[in-house]
Amino acid sequence: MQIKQYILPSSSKHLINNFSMKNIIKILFFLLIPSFSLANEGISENWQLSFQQPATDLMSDIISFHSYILMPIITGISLLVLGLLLYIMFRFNSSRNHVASTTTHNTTIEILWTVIPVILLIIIAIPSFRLLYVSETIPKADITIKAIGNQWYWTYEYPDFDDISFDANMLADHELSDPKLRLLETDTQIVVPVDKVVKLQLTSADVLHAWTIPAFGVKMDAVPGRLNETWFKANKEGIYYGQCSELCGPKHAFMPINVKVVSNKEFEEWIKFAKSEYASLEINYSDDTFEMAKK
Ligand SMILES: [Cu+2]
Repeated sequence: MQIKQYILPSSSKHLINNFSMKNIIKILFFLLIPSFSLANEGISENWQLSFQQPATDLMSDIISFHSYILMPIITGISLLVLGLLLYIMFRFNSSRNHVASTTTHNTTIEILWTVIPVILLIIIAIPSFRLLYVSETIPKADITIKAIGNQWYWTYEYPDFDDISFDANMLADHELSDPKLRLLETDTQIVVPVDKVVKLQLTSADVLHAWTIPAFGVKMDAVPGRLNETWFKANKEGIYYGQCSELCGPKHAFMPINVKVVSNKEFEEWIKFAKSEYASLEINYSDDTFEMAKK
């Protein structure tokens, strides 16, 4: 019963209103040109297909891999199979081909249909393994951020800077300012400098969560009792949005992720602000405290 309150207002009406000829043409266009770049950065837009604008070199490479290797191969195979099927249906139907062939083997064709797929798989595997390697190999980090998943918000820690630590909770609809990015805005943002390697350590305080920023090409599970590591190096200033991507309970959809990429100078200013706002208090234990603890 509790869950009812979390059900979102129906968006079906909105969908139908949007289903205009313009959008259909847009979708066809996206299908034809999968790497078509979008105007918005750090966020998806209505009727979007394909990826968000990349903000890291890794994500640019992932998009190139998808658009220039995977899509042409998939499209080619689909068209070839469709063409063969149509040709067979036309050329070898019973009215045109009264006596069926009894051929069962053709060595040339058998070699071809084994070797060609193997070559295609190798063409796919080489850049794919390279991307996996790059995403898994963390370069020397300029700053480290620890993200802890909670039901249902994220806690961030900057261990390099006096243990700055803060929670990021989603903003409710009435708290949003323009542009209203529903289910995406948080009260505090992670701030990182542009062109710097950020090592991200991930864990969870309760259940599985996943930290994702699509524009960075980063997605990593936050697992209780385990520390996962990933990294990103944003090459464009801006605000980038993501959402928890592991079903983690009834408010799974309400723990978005905001990353603000700023210049080095702005980052230093933010660190000064954050130290006074979020850093841990220095506690001086007097001897009395320890004496009391002993008793
Ligand atoms: Cu979650």
